[in-house]
Amino acid sequence: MKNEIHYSRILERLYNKVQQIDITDNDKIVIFSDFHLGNRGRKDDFLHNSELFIKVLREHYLEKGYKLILNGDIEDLYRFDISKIAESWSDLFDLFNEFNKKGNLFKIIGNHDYLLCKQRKPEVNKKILQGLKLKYKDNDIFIYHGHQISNFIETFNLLSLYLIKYIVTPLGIHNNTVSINSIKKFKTEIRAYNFSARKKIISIIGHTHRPLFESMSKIDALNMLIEKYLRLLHKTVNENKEFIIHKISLLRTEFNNLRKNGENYFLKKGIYGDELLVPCLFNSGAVIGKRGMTALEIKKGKIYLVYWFDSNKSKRYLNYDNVKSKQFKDTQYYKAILKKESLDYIFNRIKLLA
Ligand SMILES: [Mn+2]
Repeated sequence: MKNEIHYSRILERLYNKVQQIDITDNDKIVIFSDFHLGNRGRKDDFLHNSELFIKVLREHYLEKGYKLILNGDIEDLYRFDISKIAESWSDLFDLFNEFNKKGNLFKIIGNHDYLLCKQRKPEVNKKILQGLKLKYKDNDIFIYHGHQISNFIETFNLLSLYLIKYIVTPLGIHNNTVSINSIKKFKTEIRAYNFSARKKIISIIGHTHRPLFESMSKIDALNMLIEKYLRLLHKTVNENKEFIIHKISLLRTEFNNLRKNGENYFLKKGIYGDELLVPCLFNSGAVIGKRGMTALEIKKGKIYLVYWFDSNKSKRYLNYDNVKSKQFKDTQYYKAILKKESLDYIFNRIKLLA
């Protein structure tokens, strides 16, 4: 309990000191996090999605005048030097600079790039932020990476930075300091959630690599969808019954697969437990990923969870229920809208439920 007070104080201080910008329905905003940029070699986490990311950032988000919010862990300074990273990804840094020149870049610090506090280079890191507040009408959207409220001993421990850099990496042991286990992820999420619900604001984090929308992960959303189909089945009398039963069985398989992979979190207790779930916590997921990358977008008074993917690597979301996928120009890349909701509606629910 003492610990929890400590973390909520950390968030209170952060919340009070970060820069605030006013946004309107005319602003377009995209939030990405967790790139882990390296040396463009085999051990560079960003490499898989780099072509997709750079193309989409230049030809979609930059062209359409989006504000770009990079919510931490952009450079992986645990394993690589900033000079090496900047040199290896100069094309990407040039692109960040294009946003910067228009005043449309907001780069927030994480734990993997924490040393940027001291060495502010290249150009885009000159004014690195601890977090950011977007003021929408009378409401706050609080954006920060999330390591501030995670108690991994390695987060700021220089000895472990040294270990990761010189011992773990050369041995080829995978560096998974963030995605350690679901309990730790859950603790970070629940702290962010509690603060956000108490403040009656929307909070957007990264760090855990797990996308969240309205405080729900994919497994929570599946859970609700199964409930919905069960209710529908109960009311259905005709031949549609078979169809619904089939749907439920597909969703069950997906649900069980997620559980098997350790995606069994506790936030869903909010839905089925004795407390109402407040839709106040969001997470942009990560840019590193095997087949694609997730992001949050805010535009015209709505918030979206989107998934960009390469159809040569995965066709999953091409024919996925309730998900619209759109081809990007004439490329093999697609954008799927996983979730979408109006900000006014979300803030109303936060205020009534929290
Ligand atoms: Mn992190």
